[in-house]
Amino acid sequence: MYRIGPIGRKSNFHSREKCLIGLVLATLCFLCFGGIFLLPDNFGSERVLRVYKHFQKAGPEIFIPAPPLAAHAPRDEDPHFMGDRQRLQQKIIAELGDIFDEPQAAADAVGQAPLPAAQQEQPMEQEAPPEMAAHHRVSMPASDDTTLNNNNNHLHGEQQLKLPMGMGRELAAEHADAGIKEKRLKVKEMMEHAWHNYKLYAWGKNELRPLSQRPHSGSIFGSYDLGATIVDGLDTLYIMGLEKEYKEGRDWIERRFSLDNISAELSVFETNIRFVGGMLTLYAFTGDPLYKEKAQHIADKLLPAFQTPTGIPYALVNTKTGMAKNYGWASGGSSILSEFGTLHLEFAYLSDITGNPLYRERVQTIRQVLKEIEKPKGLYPNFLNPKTGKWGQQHMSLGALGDSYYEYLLKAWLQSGQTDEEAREMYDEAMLAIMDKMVRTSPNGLTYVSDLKFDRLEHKMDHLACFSGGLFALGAATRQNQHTDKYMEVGKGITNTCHESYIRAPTQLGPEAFRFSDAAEARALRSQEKYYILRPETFESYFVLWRLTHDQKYRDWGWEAVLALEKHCRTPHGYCGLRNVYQQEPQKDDVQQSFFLAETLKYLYLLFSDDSVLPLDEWVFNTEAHPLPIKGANIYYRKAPVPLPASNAS
Ligand code: DMJ
Repeated sequence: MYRIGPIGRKSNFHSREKCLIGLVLATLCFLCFGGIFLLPDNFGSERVLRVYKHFQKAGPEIFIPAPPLAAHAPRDEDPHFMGDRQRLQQKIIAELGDIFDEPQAAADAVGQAPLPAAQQEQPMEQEAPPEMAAHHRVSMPASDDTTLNNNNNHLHGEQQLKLPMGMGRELAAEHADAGIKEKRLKVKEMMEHAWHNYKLYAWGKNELRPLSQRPHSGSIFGSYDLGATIVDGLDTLYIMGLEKEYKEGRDWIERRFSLDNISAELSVFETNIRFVGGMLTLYAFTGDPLYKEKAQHIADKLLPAFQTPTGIPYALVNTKTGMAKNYGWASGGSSILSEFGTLHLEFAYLSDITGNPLYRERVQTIRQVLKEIEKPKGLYPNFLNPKTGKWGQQHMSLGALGDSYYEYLLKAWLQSGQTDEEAREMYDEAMLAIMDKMVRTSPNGLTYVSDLKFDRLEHKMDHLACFSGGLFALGAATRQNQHTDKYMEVGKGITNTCHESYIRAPTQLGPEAFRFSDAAEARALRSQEKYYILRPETFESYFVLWRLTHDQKYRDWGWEAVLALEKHCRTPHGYCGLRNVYQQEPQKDDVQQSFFLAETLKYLYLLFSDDSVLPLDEWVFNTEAHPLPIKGANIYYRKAPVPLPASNAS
């Protein structure tokens, strides 16, 4: 009998012969490939990760390309059976879970659907207390571009379009700039790249080293793994509508973030602006009480630092013992102006949402000391001794050691709904003195704000001081008086100078500090000031100036920066700073700073967003770019209800 064989020829074999040939072939196959099935089960996490990376590189199709299973295949008995796609995926997830500490994060890393409820520790929906459930829907700030958020990865904003500060040209500007959406989405993609690599290589640690693909932690985090990038970057994910990533971060905070039972020596300032500030913003956005509790928990750990004769806090505090101290290098045991002067927004808001006046009292005490103390020529030196209440060295700066104190004066007034007049007065007095004594114009017309040391201008400006372009402009836009025009002129001038410091470098990224002399303008001259560590201040000013003026150049400058960051700072595994911005091919520094996610990418994203996204008359940004609501102007202020007097409560 003849049958049609597989290639259409007539076959001359009888069935007994066919069986024999089949048996011989099967034996040969087993001898050749059987070893694969005998490999040890326990590959080890690193190996699994390598396999996963290989799959990831090759694309989703190559991930376990199993043929359909025969009905009789021994699926449940043979753990090495390569056709069992689900089983192998679960195995990889389990091993990745060791790396991520999170089964769901591991599942997401291999692109798998959410784990069955039984495998999740506590699904967010179930554990969310009613307060969150009630607010979660209404609290999303304007979200982004649902069209491009294709895998269910978007949030639905319900915020009404509201034009800020009487400016009504945004929509026209949006139409005029056809590419604006692509630019915004590019920044969003940068955020995804930064976050996913942090998640892959440093999840739960403070920061990522993109070159060596391992975690990094600076001393400001007290040598403990506090998930700084998660807490700092989470509100940016939220604003960008990256819901899946946001939920992973929220879940980690709920399950892992605690300062209890650790003995970390934390920077009061850094912990406040990044961790307390980050939690407060998330609370404002979502109403999720988790964030309020965490913010209070962190702030409580900082409180022992305020136990000084003057109430001016120390710089460092131990989370276990409460022992606090100052840096040895800071002018004879002094506290630092930019540190103890940058607590007001967070502590005042914390009092309002918890109903506990203690936090506000602490920062009011600092305010009173600074208000009453005599200021040399109206200026604030960078150092103050917390025991004696006397100034240390006479160094003044709108950059390192001084910067955000001035920022918080204006912003405390804004945050209060412009009722904290004391803060606005102190801001105006300080900025007028600075304009008089420290702001200068170079021979070629560049406006800069110089450091002042013992009455001598250094003609040097820190990158950190580049935020002040936006600060001067915001001061001008929020109060009309005899100084308004000057403030705005200086704000624009400083922003322009910071842009010059960028475009005078071959990388188009600005140095850590730059000088003005006969030899050069807006250029770093010393090797130790030529680096760029992904700082945000220049982009912060572009953003504020854009919102206030709608001058297209600020968006153009922001886009130049995006291209430069992509060209020089992006690596396959995240973003790095540069060691020397004046080299054509600069060396990278192998640190993805948490403020890159918190600030740099947020400001760039907002620069290319509509004004109705976090309007400046409803939100005020803390110095780490965590937006806080403005009292009386923003429904998300979420002030704690005032308890009824005992007699009325029944
Ligand atoms: C941030 O942590 C904050 O902006 C702070 O005020 C000073 N600088 C860094 C980023 O450069």
